Amino acid sequence: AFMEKVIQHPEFISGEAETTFIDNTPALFAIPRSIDNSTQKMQYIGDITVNGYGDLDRHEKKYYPEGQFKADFKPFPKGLVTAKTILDAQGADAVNDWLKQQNKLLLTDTTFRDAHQSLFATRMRTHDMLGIADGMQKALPNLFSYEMWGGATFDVAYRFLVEDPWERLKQLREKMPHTLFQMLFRGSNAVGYKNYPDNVLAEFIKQAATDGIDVFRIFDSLNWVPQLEKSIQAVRDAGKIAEAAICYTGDILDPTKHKYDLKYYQDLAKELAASGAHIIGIKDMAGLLKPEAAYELVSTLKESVDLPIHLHTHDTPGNGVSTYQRAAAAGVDIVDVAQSALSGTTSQPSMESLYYALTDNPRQPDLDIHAAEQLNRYFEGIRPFYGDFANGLNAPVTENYTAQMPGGQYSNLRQQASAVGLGDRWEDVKRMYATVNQMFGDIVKVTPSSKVVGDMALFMVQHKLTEDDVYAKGDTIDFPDSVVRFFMGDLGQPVGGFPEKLQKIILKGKTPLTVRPGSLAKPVDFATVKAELAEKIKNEPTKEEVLSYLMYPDVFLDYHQRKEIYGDVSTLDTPTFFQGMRIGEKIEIHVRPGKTWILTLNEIGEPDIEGNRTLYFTVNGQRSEVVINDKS
Ligand code: 3PY
Ligand code: ZN
Repeated sequence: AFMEKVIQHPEFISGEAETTFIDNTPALFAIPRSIDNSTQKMQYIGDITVNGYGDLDRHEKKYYPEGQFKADFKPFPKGLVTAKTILDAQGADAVNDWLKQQNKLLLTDTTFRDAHQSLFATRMRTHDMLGIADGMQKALPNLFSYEMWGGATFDVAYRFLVEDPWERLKQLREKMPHTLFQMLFRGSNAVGYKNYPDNVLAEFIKQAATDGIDVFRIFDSLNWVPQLEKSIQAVRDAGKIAEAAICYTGDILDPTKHKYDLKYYQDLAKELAASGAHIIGIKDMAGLLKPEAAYELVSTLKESVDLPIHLHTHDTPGNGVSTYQRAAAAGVDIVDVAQSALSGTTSQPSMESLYYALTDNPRQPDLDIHAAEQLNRYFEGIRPFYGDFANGLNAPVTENYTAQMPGGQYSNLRQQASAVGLGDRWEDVKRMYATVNQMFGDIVKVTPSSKVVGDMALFMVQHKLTEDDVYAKGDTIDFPDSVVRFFMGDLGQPVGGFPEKLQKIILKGKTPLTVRPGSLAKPVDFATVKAELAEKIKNEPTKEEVLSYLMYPDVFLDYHQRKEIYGDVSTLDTPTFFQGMRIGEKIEIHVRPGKTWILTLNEIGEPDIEGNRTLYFTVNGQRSEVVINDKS
């Protein structure tokens, strides 16, 4: 009855409900949570069917071949000692001792995080993860960890998938209790793009640890150690594993380049070890670490610090497996791989390829390759569902050794370029990206510093500006906000400092920060924020909701509003979620164990004078209809 009231409400019908409905009609929404009914689902499916998904052009739902996956894995070995059982029973230092005893190369599977972030704009839905979670753990019992949270997944879940990332974490944790869960944490930028106060970082880490994260890979987008220290400490305080990451940039094999040489990385690793890291991560976000460089770097770090080394690369230029092979020879402890169907190019190298590359090598990972190959079929089956978000890269790009663009940014920036009409100037944008990097003093480029370089490159190509133009008439140029903030020191201090001349031009007389921005930020008063949020959502928020609201106030409120309107859309299958339904199609929605709705879309009516169409469904045999405003 409640949804009847909502759906018949004039504002809802008019289609304005999407943005302003809840703000203007709060009383209607002061209701208990967990209302979920089939009308809400029809409303969502109807909207997608009529208007398409997000910015994508509306298209007829595609047909997908039947998947070739069969779930007949052996049960998880009883009593198997894993890094997870050790962490839970004995703590993080015991995991380090255990790591030191391992001779075989250990693996982190990134399929649920970086792989889809780098291949199809982070759109993998919890639905498709839960569909294989149990099988995945059975197929890969000896894995070190799953990277399945953090980076862009947090923001994208709310913004584009109408999903709660905390729920994803808790649900996967329940299905995968035996393996470490790992997240990517952007140091003082947490899972966002700006600096957050220290107490927000600490609280976020504490909650993530409570809900299931075991390993926190922490990095700073400028490799500025003062920005990592608070997070490392918070992870230690939570009893979890602090993996402090070095972001790899430049090329240690190039004798003409001195800024990021072997000594630079060696000193950085020592600093991170002294700051309390349990593991040293090498985060090669753009795939720049060539095989011999990997050998040299890992050998040097192994000699310099008494900590396990965990290597992360992207396969953008196509040499990822060779890089891991040489890193393995140098004694790297753990490497990041993805399931083959979601590997290669801007993603991680393939788990299965690496296994075969190490045949007859004493360090070949302990992997049931046939189980892994069978598991991979699941991902072959779901990848096509996300085709609309693919970055278009199907082959290695060796020019990335010059452009140095992170895997996760490649698809994003390309979309941004298309959005401002520069789709056919992609090669120019990439070249400009490299130029801007040099103008900025050759900086570490990873979220969010990579975004600053990308914004400036797009800006210059769009406005037909050369490097010389920027110096000659910079005082009349309105630079992108992110660029101004970068030169203000809002992201911290780059290696070797800012290029002074350009900094003066961009700041136009403003005085930049030279201290850690977090040291100036006032601590957040959680009780006040909680009260403010309670007022906005007309409900007592959870700790997780308060943290999400602090990270992304508008994104969170918008998510909350859509959740109230549509209920839990995570139960929809992925093609339906992104593409709606065909006329005559029948789908099943598994609402909860023992409860299924069978939904048929029978007919879509012609639009009335206001553009409203009636969609006629059958739900479990009963006729039902919803009205959708056609925005075309
Ligand atoms: C992120 O910060 O999301 C990254 O993946 C950086 O490489
Ligand atoms: Zn990455």
